[in-house]
Amino acid sequence: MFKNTIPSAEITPEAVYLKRRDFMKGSLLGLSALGVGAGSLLATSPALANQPLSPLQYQKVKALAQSGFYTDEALTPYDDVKRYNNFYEFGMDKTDPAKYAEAMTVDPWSIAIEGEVAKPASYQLEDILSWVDLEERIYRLRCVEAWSMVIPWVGFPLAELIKKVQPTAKAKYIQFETLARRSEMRGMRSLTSIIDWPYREGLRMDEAMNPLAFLATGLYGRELPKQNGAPIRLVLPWKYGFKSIKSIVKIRFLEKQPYTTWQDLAPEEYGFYANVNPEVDHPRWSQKFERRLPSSFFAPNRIPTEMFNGYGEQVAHLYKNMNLKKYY
Ligand SMILES: Nc1nc2c(c(=O)[nH]1)N[C@H]1C(S)=C(S)[C@@H](COP(=O)(O)O)O[C@H]1N2
Ligand SMILES: [Mo]
Repeated sequence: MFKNTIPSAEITPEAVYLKRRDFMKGSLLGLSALGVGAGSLLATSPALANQPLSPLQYQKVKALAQSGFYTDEALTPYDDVKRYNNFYEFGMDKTDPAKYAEAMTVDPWSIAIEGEVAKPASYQLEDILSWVDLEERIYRLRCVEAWSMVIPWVGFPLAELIKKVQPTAKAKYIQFETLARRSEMRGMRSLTSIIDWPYREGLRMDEAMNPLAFLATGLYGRELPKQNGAPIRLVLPWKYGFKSIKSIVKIRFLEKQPYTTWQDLAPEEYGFYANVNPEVDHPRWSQKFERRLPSSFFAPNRIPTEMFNGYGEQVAHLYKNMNLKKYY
């Protein structure tokens, strides 16, 4: 249904490009290295075209804005998106993922689908990508640490994958797991790491089916950098960033609310829902404001945080009768 709001013909060039496995195999390519494909990509991607949009493209942008799939806020520069990361498998510092994630092998890649589902199996990433059309989404990302970015992702709705594998009537929740490969993940070998690997996250099924819930395979019209969760990661723009789990290798359908990494580590600080909420402070800091990157000491770029990170129109109904101070 929402698929019709995306003029897929316009994004076909980049979709085809990013689906090609040999493209995904290569190391991170600079824009100039994209060659012929980049010309059409530049012409159709509002994220990459630093020029006024044509009337036709403006229609597209307006349609997307209403759905929450697009924002015209200033994009966080590509360099910041790939140099300032949280990916604890590679270390605790913001710069560790960019330094060390290159060691992760992302080809071949498969995702195991398990639990309350008609078609449990291990699927090659290529198979999954052959079921879907890729599209661009420009989303705000708000970390629980009170910084935020605006990122142009490439990917497809999580709902499309879920429909394809057919969860049973018993499936009320969904759990995701990140790759846990000690030999390639420096942070996992660290003696100071307190995480019970693999990193896990979860959603209620109706949250997972919401059109905003997105599986990203790229950003800025290019393949996903490893430090951002290559080759496939979740993006949930109305929730704190830690819910947007990276480098997914397992998806499990469950009757009961699943174990999630941060709730297990500090349940009084990080809840299962983790919806962005300026009214519920973290026990150690306020959530009323955020630093929008790029930000510096002299230009902090401090802005107020919005309920559901500004996506209330799309998701507030999911939490209608819930006390969000209790279910944070
Ligand atoms: N597997 C895994 N996924 C993860 C994390 C992590 O440490 N490991 N960090 C989360 C947090 S706290 C945030 S804010 C986002 C950051 O995504 P980005 O680095 O692409 O901006 O990834 C989330 N996904
Ligand atoms: Mo985060």
